[in-house]
Amino acid sequence: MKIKKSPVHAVGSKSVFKASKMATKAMSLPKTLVLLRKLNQKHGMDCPGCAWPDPDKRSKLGEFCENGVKAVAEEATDRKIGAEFFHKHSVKDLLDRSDYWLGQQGRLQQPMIIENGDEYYQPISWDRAFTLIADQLNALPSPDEAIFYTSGRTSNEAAFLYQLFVRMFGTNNLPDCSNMCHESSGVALKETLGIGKGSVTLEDLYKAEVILIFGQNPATNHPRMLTALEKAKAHGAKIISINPLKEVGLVKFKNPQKVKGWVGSSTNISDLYLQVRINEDVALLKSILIKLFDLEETQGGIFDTDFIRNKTDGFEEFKKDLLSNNLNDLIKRTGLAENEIDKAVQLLKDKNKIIACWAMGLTQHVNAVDNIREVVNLLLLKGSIGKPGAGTCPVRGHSNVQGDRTVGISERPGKDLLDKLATNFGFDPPTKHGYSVVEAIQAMYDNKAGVFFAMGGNFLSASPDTHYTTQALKNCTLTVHVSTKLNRSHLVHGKTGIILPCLGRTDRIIKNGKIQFVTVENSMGIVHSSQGMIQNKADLLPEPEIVARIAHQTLKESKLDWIYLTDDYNRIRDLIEENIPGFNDYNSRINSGGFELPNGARNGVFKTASDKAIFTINKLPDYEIKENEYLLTTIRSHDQFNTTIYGLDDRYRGVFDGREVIFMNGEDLKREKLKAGDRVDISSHYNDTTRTIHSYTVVPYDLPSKCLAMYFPEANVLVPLDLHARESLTPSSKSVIVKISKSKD
Ligand SMILES: Nc1nc2c(c(=O)[nH]1)N[C@H]1C(S)=C(S)[C@@H](COP(=O)(O)OP(=O)(O)OC[C@H]3O[C@@H](n4cnc5c(=O)[nH]c(N)nc54)[C@H](O)[C@@H]3O)O[C@H]1N2
Ligand SMILES: Nc1nc2c(c(=O)[nH]1)N[C@H]1C(S)=C(S)[C@@H](COP(=O)(O)OP(=O)(O)OC[C@H]3O[C@@H](n4cnc5c(=O)[nH]c(N)nc54)[C@H](O)[C@@H]3O)O[C@H]1N2
Ligand code: SF4
Ligand SMILES: [Mo]
Repeated sequence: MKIKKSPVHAVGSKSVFKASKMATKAMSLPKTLVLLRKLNQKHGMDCPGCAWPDPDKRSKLGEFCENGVKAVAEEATDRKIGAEFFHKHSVKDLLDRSDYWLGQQGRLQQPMIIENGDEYYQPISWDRAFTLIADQLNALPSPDEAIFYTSGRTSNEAAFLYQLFVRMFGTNNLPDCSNMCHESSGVALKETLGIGKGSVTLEDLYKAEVILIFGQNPATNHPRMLTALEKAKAHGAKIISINPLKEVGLVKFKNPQKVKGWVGSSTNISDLYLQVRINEDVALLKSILIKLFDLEETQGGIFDTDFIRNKTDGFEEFKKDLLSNNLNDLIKRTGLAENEIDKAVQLLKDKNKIIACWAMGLTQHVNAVDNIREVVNLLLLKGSIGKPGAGTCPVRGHSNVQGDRTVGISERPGKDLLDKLATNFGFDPPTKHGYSVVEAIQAMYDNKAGVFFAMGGNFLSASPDTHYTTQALKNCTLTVHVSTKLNRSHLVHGKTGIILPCLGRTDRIIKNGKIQFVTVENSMGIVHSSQGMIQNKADLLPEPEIVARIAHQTLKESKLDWIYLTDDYNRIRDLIEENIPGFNDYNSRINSGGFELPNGARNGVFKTASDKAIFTINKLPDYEIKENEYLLTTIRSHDQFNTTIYGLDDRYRGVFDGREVIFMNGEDLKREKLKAGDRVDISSHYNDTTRTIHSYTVVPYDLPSKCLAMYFPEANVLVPLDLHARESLTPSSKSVIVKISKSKD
């Protein structure tokens, strides 16, 4: 492994070079060109990477980023793993391989099964697999003993059919990756603004005066956001980044879609960079708010008093609570100097077109919902919501995670959805809440659930508490994964384990000789089509068809003709139109280029109980970090998509050819008598259980004292299952108290 200095800017020509190298290593040149020409173009193929929206005017140089190309190459790779591969490698052998190695082996080719204590996966026919799954589901004492997970790449069409099947089967056990991701945003925004999604569009970013970026690393995770930020800056926006780690991409950016980005200078992204301590965002926000209240008192005109009076509830209680805090104590918690906070106050005080962007740095803490509600408090004081250039921007992860939720994937469905399904399909949908991810793991561990079915994703590696989750999955009688690529979840199976290989975003779907497209919703609520380009000759099925055939086989009494529906995806979209608000004229509007879903908060309409936006009183984290303890956050490297490892470099952070690292502040290193390259063991201790991982290489990094960072998913072993956000149950994978000690080897 090599540790180098971080580069001075992100992206630029190097990223184009890296992307081309990665693509041509995995695929032939003609295939690469076919795919990239259509990537993110109108009526083209939606990027299987993140959920960042496409601009109206698409760049002629290609509307994608380095990591989009990696996502495409990972899926459309020419490498294949069929029966022979599984004959050669036992599950035990595969378990010893790294996630990177597993992913590199290629695309799954045919359905596989492992049962009766076998050590090897064997081929199984689709028909037999569907019969077996249906039989096992129908043999359960209660439908609530089955769990149906969804990851966020699933299309609207597949997701709608899936939730319909699961509810007809009789349960709301529909946990999804969102539970581990932006659930905290959904909970906080629904409560305060009446909609669990962000309010801004790309156009708003270009009109904003100030953009706050909390807990997000766009150069890696939403690279085209940097292009939007560059444009926002050209239009006069000031950018404040709030992040414990100095992330290169938030400092300087070279746009590869402009000649200047290849040969010229870079754009400074952040006007102010606040390296707050891990999980002290509430303390920082409260400090800023108290200072703004001070200015409002002394000079006036800081807050939008009309907006507060006419459009909000709870102001007086909020103000009383806020001002009861001791400002100096708050500032001390943040780890920042007071003059840095004053700079933020100066940038914000006279502005009312403010956008707050955030991602996992805010959502994955015990007090995650408080974090986001406190962000909303700031926007409400400034009247910065429901008007151009202002509002909320939770930046979503998976390319259709937002769409899956919109069309009904939820363990806590609203009454409106259930009533619609009851009326339109003539059955009694279950009303009892289902399990979220954390609750599902607990239920399997406690033998309260016996069948685990995953529509995509890598449940084991993505979930917290890896060893505990391993046991939970092993307790099942049946585990089924609909997947494109081999991953660790396939290797930790129930008594019977099945892999159902599916077509992905890059593959062409043809039904009865007609090409089908699917639809997705991006992070800003725009729905559009996606059509794959590759004619995949392996024995794969599209996700909607897998759902339909399992439903057909399981629900013998169902009057719905599931197979007819998947013969033409327009029919599925017609059903979505009938059942989900905002999809009127779905097929015709999709054909004419896509549409924006209704969004109350975007227009200043707040669908809360009082029809007003709500000020809230939010808690500071209430743990104490002792002398010999640290707070650990878990992050993504530049060469991964969640649990899919594209490569072993994290070039913006100067780490090459290795992932088993721990980022540490220089002062802490000195105090611990450690130096760069030393190896340490890391342990977390919660509720009488100690979890430890061994031999991670120390990398000095620019982050605050007492804060540590490691890569996910390796660090998930350290995240206790019961350490999760209070209201949203999102695992607290961005703040885990740990101890470190020098490794003995
Ligand atoms: N290439 C690539 N793209 C991706 C993904 C990927 O893995 N690879 N994953 C996709 C998914 S599903 C998601 S959800 C998104 C994730 O996108 P991000 O949220 O950007 O991903 P993380 O690496 O988890 O980064 C979180 C950021 O929060 C900061 N942070 C950590 N703790 C704190 C804290 O306490 N406070 C503050 N203010 N900041 C903190 C970290 O330093 C880091 O910069 O990206 C999506 N896009
Ligand atoms: N410690 C820690 N843990 C975390 C996080 C963190 O920041 N820190 N982040 C959390 C977040 S934000 C998320 S979203 C979750 C991610 O959790 P998941 O969504 O469960 O995980 P992924 O790694 O995205 O899933 C990758 C797998 O999806 C399958 N796949 C890919 N494309 C398709 C497709 O088109 N169809 C189907 N059926 N399968 C497909 C492939 O087989 C691949 O192996 O992880 C969470 N876990
Ligand atoms: S920003 Fe996200 S959606 Fe756009 S090309 Fe990159 S990975 Fe794909
Ligand atoms: Mo995510």
